[in-house]
Amino acid sequence: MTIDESIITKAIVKAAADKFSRLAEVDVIVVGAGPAGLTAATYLAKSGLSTLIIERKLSFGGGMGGGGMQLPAVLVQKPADSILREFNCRLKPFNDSIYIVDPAEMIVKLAAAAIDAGAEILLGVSVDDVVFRLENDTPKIVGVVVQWSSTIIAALHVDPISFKARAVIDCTGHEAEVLSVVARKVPGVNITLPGEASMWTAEGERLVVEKTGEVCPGLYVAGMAVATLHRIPRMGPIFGGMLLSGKRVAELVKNNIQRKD
Ligand code: 48F
Repeated sequence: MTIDESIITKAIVKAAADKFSRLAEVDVIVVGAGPAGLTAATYLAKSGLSTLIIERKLSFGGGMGGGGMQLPAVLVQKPADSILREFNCRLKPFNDSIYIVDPAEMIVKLAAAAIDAGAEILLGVSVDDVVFRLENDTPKIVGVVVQWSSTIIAALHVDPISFKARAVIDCTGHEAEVLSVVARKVPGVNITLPGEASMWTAEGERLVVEKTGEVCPGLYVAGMAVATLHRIPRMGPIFGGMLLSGKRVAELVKNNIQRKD
């Protein structure tokens, strides 16, 4: 059977249109498909919430792929190893509390867990801004403004579109890009971004989980963006805190959404 080229065009345009209409309004938008974002999305989708991950690059994984200084290994410590086991990722014990993980395996297993749980991922799309409302003079984040990453790179003047959600989670890593735009552009949200502190691994790992949470109504932060918001020390290529932060933000969002229903 010959395949006519026009069929390919029609099939792709139809699938994309269906996907974009379905995702125009979801329960939760996770910005960034690094370890924190993929973990958060997995637990959110598992709990039955419609979950969209928006990732700027055409690949997922964020900082996992670079290993430690591009050496192909990262570390995960207890108790976060249980999350990787749940996602079928293999761990090699290094000592009593630390495990070695292959970055390529970690990327693919975290992404597969999110997709298998029902989360959807848009690749090559950047979050450029947020959508907000005022409720009794209190600002609330109700969605994100998106643009093709390629359009941004080409510096073309093209108006973006938006996706709405009951909760938006900034999992954009060191840059904390959603928080940064909210700090600059949403009236009444008083946050500053002092940036992460220099390296102190144990303290960074502890605080990044402890400070994970809601920033203002509708907006949450997890992963390395938490360190940027609270001047928490960086930790290097050990990922337990990122996974636990992702899991924690999913629990907070789920509880808040369920309380409002
Ligand atoms: O940087 P990233 O892996 O963030 P994370 O999940 O984990 C941090 C660690 O990788 C590491 C560390 C801990 O040991 O220090 O750095 O907090 O993943 C962030 C993802 O967000 C995407 C980016 O391409 C990356 O894949 N991203 C960043 N800004 C945007 C974005 C944006 N504006 N729109 C969409 N995606």
